[in-house]
Amino acid sequence: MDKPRLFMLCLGAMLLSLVSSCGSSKNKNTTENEETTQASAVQVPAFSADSAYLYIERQVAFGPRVPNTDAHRACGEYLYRQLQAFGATMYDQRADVVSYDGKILKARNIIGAYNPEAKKRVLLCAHWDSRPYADADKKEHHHTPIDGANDGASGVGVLLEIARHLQQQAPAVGIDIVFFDAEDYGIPEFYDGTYKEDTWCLGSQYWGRIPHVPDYKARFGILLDMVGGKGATFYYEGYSARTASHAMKKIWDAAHRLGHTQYFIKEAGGEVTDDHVYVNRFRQIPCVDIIGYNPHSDNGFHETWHTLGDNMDCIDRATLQAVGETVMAVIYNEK
Ligand code: AHN
Ligand code: ZN
Repeated sequence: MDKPRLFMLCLGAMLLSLVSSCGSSKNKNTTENEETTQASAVQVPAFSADSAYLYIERQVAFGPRVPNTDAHRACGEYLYRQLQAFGATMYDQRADVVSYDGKILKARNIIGAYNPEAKKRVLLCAHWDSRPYADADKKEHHHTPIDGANDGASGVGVLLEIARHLQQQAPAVGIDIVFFDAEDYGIPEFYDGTYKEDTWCLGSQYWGRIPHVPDYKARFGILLDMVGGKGATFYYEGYSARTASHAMKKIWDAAHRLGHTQYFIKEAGGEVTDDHVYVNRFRQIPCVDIIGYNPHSDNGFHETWHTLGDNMDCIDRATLQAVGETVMAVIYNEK
């Protein structure tokens, strides 16, 4: 097209838009009112389940992320660099923690802060290690480490996808993403030594006592645990319901507004000792555990829980989508 004709076309378009905007001026008040009400509904970026799935695959490809192994160290490096590449201010928290059987585990909590100056903050967390034992599987597999595609990697995958959006569009509040280590090294059923309390969640226990910044505070936290299982359901987890009911209601309401009613069930589920307990106990931050819970199974969890079946085959993008969209809606609507 030659230049003069293109110019005339543009001029025509400009005139048309001018006419149409003049024409609507008699409705100015209603238009403004509509704008005011719409202004309160922020644009939430579109969560991509494909992207989250890829981040899960990458973690699982290292092999089981059992503390003190090469796969664990390599995956820790990947997670630190990925969160850094998504523009977060990074904190690398190394910790020697002691396992139920007296081993020193070289743990690493990986933390990325968005808008670190903001006073109003929301904490998002998941554990990145995987269990050294398939102790809910057949006996011959009890000492085999698991991929932990769902138990571990799924929560981290969803949070990495959220981090990608946080870099592109900042919400009104500051966000801290914490990948806790050594959550899943808890005392196994087959152990015949003396029973010990608090053997799970060693990374979050350490962080709770010594946070990445002194006196760290957040309005509330959201923990993602086993958020990728096919046909997963999320019930009101007991400890969260007692200590973080306000945030919990906000999350389940957001999920229902988005239509994810078959995933987010507004009924009481079991109570779980998970990282959110220590976030609340040591930092007094109400923290909600969005955890795959199955009321019809013996152990209360997904059929692949602590079995060799917890691999990429049990991950469903639709579940990741429901959880990712919901968490994004909550944080982008926080004022
Ligand atoms: C216990 O089984 C004691 N707590 C569940 C926390 C957990 C394990 N989440 C994932 N793996
Ligand atoms: Zn586990």
